Amino acid sequence: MKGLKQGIVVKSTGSRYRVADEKGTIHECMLRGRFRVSGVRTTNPVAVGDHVTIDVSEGVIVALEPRRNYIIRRSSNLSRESQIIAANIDQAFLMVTVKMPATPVEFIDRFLATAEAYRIPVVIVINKIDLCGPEEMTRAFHIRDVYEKTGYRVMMISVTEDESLTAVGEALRHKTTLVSGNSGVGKSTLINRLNPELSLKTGPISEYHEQGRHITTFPEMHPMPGGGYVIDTPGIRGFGVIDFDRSEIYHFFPEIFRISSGCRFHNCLHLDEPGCAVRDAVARNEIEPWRYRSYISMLLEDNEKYR
Ligand SMILES: Nc1nc2c(ncn2[C@@H]2O[C@H](COP(=O)(O)OP(=O)(O)OP(=O)(O)O)[C@@H](O)[C@H]2O)c(=O)[nH]1
Ligand SMILES: [Mg+2]
Ligand SMILES: [Zn+2]
Repeated sequence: MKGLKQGIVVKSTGSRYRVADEKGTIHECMLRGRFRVSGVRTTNPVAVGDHVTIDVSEGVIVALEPRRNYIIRRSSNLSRESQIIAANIDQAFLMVTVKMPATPVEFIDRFLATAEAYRIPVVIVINKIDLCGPEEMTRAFHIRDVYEKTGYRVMMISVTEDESLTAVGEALRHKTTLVSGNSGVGKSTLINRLNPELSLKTGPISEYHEQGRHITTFPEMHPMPGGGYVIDTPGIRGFGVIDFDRSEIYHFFPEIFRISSGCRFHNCLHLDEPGCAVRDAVARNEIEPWRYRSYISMLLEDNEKYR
C-alpha cells in the first residue's frame, strides 16, 4: 500500500486522533479495523503516546505497535470499562496542591499504587506553594516527608515562581512525561510556563471550588524546548482500583511491602491477622497511618462499584 507512515499519537478525542510523523507533521486520523488490548476493555483502544502506522492518503490508523508500557484507570462510575491514559511513557508527574484545591491523600496513594503496578516512576510535584499560609505549609512539608521517606521524589513549586521550576525542567529533559492530577492543580499552567510557545487553555482559579469543571478535556502530547515530551491530561477525580489481584495490592505500597517480610503469615493481608509486622509498624508510626488506610480502602473496595 502506498502512503504508509509511522507516527506517534499526540492527541486523542475518542474517535479522532492526531498523529505526528517523524518530521513532526500532523495528520488527522480515524481508526480502521479492530484494535483491542488483550484482556482489558478500554474506552480508547489507541491512546496518546502510541506508535502507529497511518495511511496518509486516507487519514486512518491501520496498525498499532506493541506498547512498552501504559497506564490505565477505571473511571469511578458504573462503567465497566477502563481508560488508557497514555502509552510508552518514561515517568509521571503527579501534581498535587494543599490549597485551591486540596488534593486528598488517598487519591495520591491510589495513583502511586497504580503506577507501581505498571512500573512507571512517579515524581510528586506539590504546586501553589505561594498560596500556602503557615498551616498549609506544615501540611505540604508533612506530605513531602511521608512520600520522600517512602522513596518518591517530591518537588515543591509555584508555577508563578520561575526559580522553583528549574528542577522540574531538568527532570523532564529527554523524557516522555505524563502530567496528571486533580482538576485545577495547575498542570496546563506549568506546561505553558515551561514551553512559552504553547498557549494551553487554563482555568480561572476562583472556580475550582465547583465540582466537575475540567478545563483540559483531552490528553495531548507537547514537545519541550530542552528535548522530550509532556502529556497534559484532563484532571481526574476518582481513581478506581484496576485489575489488581487483592493479595498483591500491598506490593504497590513500597514501605508496606518492605516491612511485610516480618509478618508471621506469608499470605498476610495486614488486615487483622496475628503477628502482622505492618500493623505493628503503623502503631509505632513507622508507617504513616494514612498510607495504611489508603491500602485498606483499596483492599476492601467494593469492586462492583467500578465494574
Ligand atoms: N497562585 C497560583 N496559581 C496557580 C499556580 N499554578 C496554577 N495556578 C492557577 O490555577 C488555575 C488552574 O490551573 P490549570 O493549569 O488550568 O489547572 P489544570 O490542572 O490544568 O486543570 P484541568 O485542565 O481542569 O485538569 C489557573 O487559574 C492558574 O493560574 C501556582 O503555582 N500559584
Ligand atoms: Mg489543564
Ligand atoms: Zn501483615
